[in-house]
Amino acid sequence: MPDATQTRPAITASHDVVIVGAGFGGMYQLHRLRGLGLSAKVIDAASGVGGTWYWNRYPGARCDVESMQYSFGFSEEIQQEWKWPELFSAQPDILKYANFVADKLDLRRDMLFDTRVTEAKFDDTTNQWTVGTSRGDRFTANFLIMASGCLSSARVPDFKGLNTFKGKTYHTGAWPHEAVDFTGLRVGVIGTGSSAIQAIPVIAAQAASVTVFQRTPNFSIPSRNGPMTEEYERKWKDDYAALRAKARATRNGIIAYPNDFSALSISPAERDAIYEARWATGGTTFMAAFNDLIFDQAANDTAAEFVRGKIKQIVKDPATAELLAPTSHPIGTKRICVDTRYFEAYNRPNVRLIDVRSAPIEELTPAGLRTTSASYEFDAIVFATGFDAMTGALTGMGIEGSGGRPLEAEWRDGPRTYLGPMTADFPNLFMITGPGSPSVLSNMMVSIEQDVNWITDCLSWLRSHGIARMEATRKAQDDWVLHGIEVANTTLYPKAASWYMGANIPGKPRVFMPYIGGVASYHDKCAEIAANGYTGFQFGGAEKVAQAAE
Ligand code: FAD
Ligand code: N01
Repeated sequence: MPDATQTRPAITASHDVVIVGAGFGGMYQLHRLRGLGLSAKVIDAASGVGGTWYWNRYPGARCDVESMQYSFGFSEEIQQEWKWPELFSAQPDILKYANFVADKLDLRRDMLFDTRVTEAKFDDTTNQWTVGTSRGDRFTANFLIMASGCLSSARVPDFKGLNTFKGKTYHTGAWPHEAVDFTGLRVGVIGTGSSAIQAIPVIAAQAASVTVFQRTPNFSIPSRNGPMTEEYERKWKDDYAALRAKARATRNGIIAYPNDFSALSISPAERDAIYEARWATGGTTFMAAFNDLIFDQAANDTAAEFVRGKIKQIVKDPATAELLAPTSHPIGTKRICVDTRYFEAYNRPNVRLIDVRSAPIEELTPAGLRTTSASYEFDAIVFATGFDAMTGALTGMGIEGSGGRPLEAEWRDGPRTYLGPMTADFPNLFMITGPGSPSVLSNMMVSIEQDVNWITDCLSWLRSHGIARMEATRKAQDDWVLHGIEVANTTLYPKAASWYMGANIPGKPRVFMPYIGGVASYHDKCAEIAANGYTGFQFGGAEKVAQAAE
């Protein structure tokens, strides 16, 4: 396999479509475009397929949507043949799965790895995109599809003295390929999001000591992960098509067996019994215990209090337990975490928790780091500090639309799209799980399949109507953005300083980026727009424009 350190001649080529990203989105998109007979090239900075699962190799990395659901549903052959080893499979198995799908569909022959897209410019005269890469390649394409990921732009905070630290540093989202051995080492972990919560118990089992720097405690539910049983696998595989359809008909693309009544409609004892049962089952479906947990503060408080109580039961040191119990945001309004013995890790003698809300990290030093109140020494520091989510990969790619408009400038006040897949003045540019779509609020496999299917149908329609150029109208986009804000404001989500709101990046506009109206209603809306001749879009560049726009 080539790698970025090897030279190769620059490529100049023309395709119907260029796809950026060889994660699950780019893989499925390529497969669908081949079905239309279009020529497509997938470009990825990674050395192989898998996207998220190629990059996030940190100890403990695994999915938090059950593997039987967090997998492709478009191919009966693939879903029957593949066997998941665990209920929530680990990163190496998910990466194996991505490679299995790539083999099965013979995807790699149209993929270019170890190559970063560094610019993409739209030409208003030819209605084509020109894509430039880190290898000096130059591709032209009628359509450009971004499968560049919502959580692919790993971010290390701009700490003073960042490069002065003499030990090893790691980011969970760009983990080395070779095994990292923490045996006997003093390790600092910065962050307590999903990645840290998965990594800390595993690192703690190996390292001499683990010091966790927490700015905001998070709610986490035990996964109750375990080996996949023959019986459970059969239950899914015998009825896969119907179960996938059932997932698509839900709010989050996950079968969560929701209770359709309020947390406040029953007695405290009945409510706690339901929370206990959900806690015992484990996983994100905890939030489906009642139908108003994300809408009603008083209802949400009951769930939050229940989880805080659990944390205080598990963690033996009362001061540490207090620090770990989240109070700054309603439960579920930051991505709820799913763990394997995370809170239990704080009962180990080699794990300690430092609150960097009250005493922030000031700088990294040659020996470790310094907060406003103390200095710490480490052999290794793990940045579990997250991503420039949803927009980082897109705005960092040098995309210029109609009239040379930079996407970065257009989205300075926050991303604006019509439905998620398109943004005004960027013709023929599509985004899979783009801002303004359910994307990160859902089982991403469901949303990826939905978006790819919609984009593919759209390209097929454009071809059959002889249309060379399509873009969202400003009016439709403004209406959609407003609708997105209105729906978000019916929930508690905007109350949290989350990465959904861009709050983890200093200076990033605070806008709720995904669409919270739900996967099923979003699907219906997109289908209706397509069935009506793609209302809210405008077309150009071919004889049949007027006809299509009617
Ligand atoms: P990605 O997998 O992010 O792939 C994008 C690809 O684009 C990357 O390989 C990247 O290298 C490439 N790329 C980006 N910019 C460029 C560029 N300029 N040039 C070239 N290549 C570029 N979702 C769930 O629904 N359930 C889960 O359980 C779950 N677990 C997760 C666990 C972790 C640790 C993380 C980080 C995310 C998780 N997610 C989960 C979200 C996950 O990102 C999606 O489920 C899914 O894998 C995204 O697929 P994708 O193809 O859209 O993007
Ligand atoms: O990133 P995060 P992540 N000083 O942004 C802290 C998916 N995922 O990689 O909350 C000190 O959630 C930051 O603190 P605060 C999932 O969608 C899924 O963990 O901003 N601390 C926070 O604690 C998830 O939501 C799984 O105050 C700083 C942490 O770093 C998403 O990916 C597993 C800091 C970042 O948490 C991102 O998760 C992993 C600073 N300057 C990921 N800057 C599954 O389980 C940041 N932090 C499936």
